[in-house]
Amino acid sequence: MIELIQFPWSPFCLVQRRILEFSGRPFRITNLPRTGDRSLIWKLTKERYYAVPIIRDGRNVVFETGDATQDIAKYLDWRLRLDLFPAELEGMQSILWRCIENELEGIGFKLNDIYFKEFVRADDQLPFIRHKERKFGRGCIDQWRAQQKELLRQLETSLLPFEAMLAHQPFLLGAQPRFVDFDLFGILENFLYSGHYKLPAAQKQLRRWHQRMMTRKFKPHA
Ligand SMILES: N[C@@H](CCC(=O)N[C@@H](CS)C(=O)NCC(=O)O)C(=O)O
Repeated sequence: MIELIQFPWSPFCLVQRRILEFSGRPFRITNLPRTGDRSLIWKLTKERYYAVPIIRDGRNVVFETGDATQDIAKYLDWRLRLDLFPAELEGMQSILWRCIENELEGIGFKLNDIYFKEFVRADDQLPFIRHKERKFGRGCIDQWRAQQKELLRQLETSLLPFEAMLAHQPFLLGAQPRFVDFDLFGILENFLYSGHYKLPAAQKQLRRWHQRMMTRKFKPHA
């Protein structure tokens, strides 16, 4: 059975989790015990990777080989035949996933991290803060808290092009969900993870799409 090794709130893990749920095939989730403990991933990837998520599927262990790759999603797409990466959409999808994973993810995770004490175990909070501060500077989480309103405004603005795309079709690139729908969904699920936020009230298409993405199941030959 395919195993997703992850943290439940991680945006990139939420993308893969939703793809697996969409497939309707059985899969297993293994949560790492602490954000600071990557030893399982280090071991499974033969000391080549430490980020989340990774996938284990029998003897295959799949992880991202670059910053803008989609190795895991492409493996799942191939393995489960989900039609998420049709060749004619590859260029368009790769432009969109860079925007989703850089611009939107970069705002959404900060808004969620403000509430990290509510979802990171008490004995893991020190490594969590240290990890964030080494990357974003001392006091970064307090700064994000102070900037919360502005970050929410930025997120809403960055979502406008997606709202516009969804005015004409049920999914971002047409009648059926493709990889970028799952990518956007996972990044927004991370933003929503703390339970303190909702999608922007004015973005009605996006809200309807979000509902569709929560329940949609793969239909072969749809
Ligand atoms: N492009 C990768 C990014 C994965 C990533 O950045 N994961 C974060 C958690 S959301 C991570 O584990 N970073 C390394 C670390 O925390 O030490 C993907 O799509 O999986």
